[in-house]
Amino acid sequence: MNWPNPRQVDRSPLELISGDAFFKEFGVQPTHFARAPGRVNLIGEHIDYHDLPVFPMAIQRQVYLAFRCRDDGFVRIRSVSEDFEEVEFEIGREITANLQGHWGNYLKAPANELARRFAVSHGFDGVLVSDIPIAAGLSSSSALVNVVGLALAEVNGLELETLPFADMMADAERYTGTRGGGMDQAVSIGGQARYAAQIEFGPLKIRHILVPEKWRFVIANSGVRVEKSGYAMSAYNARRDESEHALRIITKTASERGLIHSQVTGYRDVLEILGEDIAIEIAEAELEGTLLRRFRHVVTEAVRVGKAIGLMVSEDIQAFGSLMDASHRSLRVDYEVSSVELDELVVACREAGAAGARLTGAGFGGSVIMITEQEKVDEVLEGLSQGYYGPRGIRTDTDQSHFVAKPSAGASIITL
Ligand code: NG1
Repeated sequence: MNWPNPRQVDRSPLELISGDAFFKEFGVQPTHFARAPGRVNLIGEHIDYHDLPVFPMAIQRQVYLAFRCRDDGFVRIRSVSEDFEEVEFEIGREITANLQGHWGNYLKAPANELARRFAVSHGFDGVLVSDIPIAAGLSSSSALVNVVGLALAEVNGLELETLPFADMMADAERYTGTRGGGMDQAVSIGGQARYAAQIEFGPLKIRHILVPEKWRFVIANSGVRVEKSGYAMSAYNARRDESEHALRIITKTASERGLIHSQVTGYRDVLEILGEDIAIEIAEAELEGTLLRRFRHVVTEAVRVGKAIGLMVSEDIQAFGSLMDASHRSLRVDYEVSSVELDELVVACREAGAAGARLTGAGFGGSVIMITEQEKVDEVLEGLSQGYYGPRGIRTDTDQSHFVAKPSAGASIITL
């Protein structure tokens, strides 16, 4: 596989923990280690599933997997954390899912997908450890999917390039019930240290944009978990349905008016042909209420992504921060995926001195991302402790509340 040279990737103490736990569990040494990072989305929320470009980066928090090939087709995985029960299943074309929201589904998802596409006859024994805050909008789920997919590809000798593999893992994760886009899997696979990733879809492409040396992105967890089952999952899928519905109405109207060809179906083409202003003008005339708001968010957010990339290149932190603020407003008012806590946290970020802040990931809880200059980081972190965590009695002495996100390398695998 065309993976980055893992020797250049920092080795983590957590990797050693997974190796030791593997030996304790299985009585032999693992033969491989795989790792996949979580991600934080800087801007471009809820538009990847419309094949519009997004701008995330892989972070230093990772899932690590120590594993060893098995002769049969079983996968047996333990987590170092006591919170997750052991999962064992046999690889096949139709792997029976656990109940919605069960962590085992993220392990079965890549097995199910790879078995549909390739001859997958070997499973593996594995032990996992992760330091990505869970259910916090930082894609611990996609990191899990990627790391298991990587291990299965390795033990079955599948020769897969990084981007097609990321596409497969995006398809794979839909097994869990969310009709997601491909951002998380792509950046967790294709991220690069010190760079953010401009991701385009259909076909998948990544352009790496250097994060200015003095910029710092801080992640702050609201403390409200986004469980990928129940409300968050159905609300996510509903947003997708609504914005697709709005698009169908606009493309029909625009083609009746002779503004676009009747075969144009995607937001990307509509934006390219009509431009933001005309697209919104038509929407304001043809749509109302929820559908108008959903359409407006998708269109304006796509435009913000393009501007934000330019502003990172020209190192204009204030203007970049203002776009993050505008993105949050749009997610709150038009896409309605924010929450009381996320809104309060965004306000606390600005009061603590950040140049801009917004919810990151799907929303409905989870985390906020903010931007600040390097020399203000301590002040911002302290301000959040005082302004948000303290009054709510949320502990800040763990690694789960707020931390500086380091633009990090994508997944890798090593053979021992
Ligand atoms: P998170 O925050 O990891 O649930 C989800 C989707 C992304 C994207 C964002 C919103 C999955 C695996 N991830 O991310 O594709 O649509 O929401 O921008 O479904």
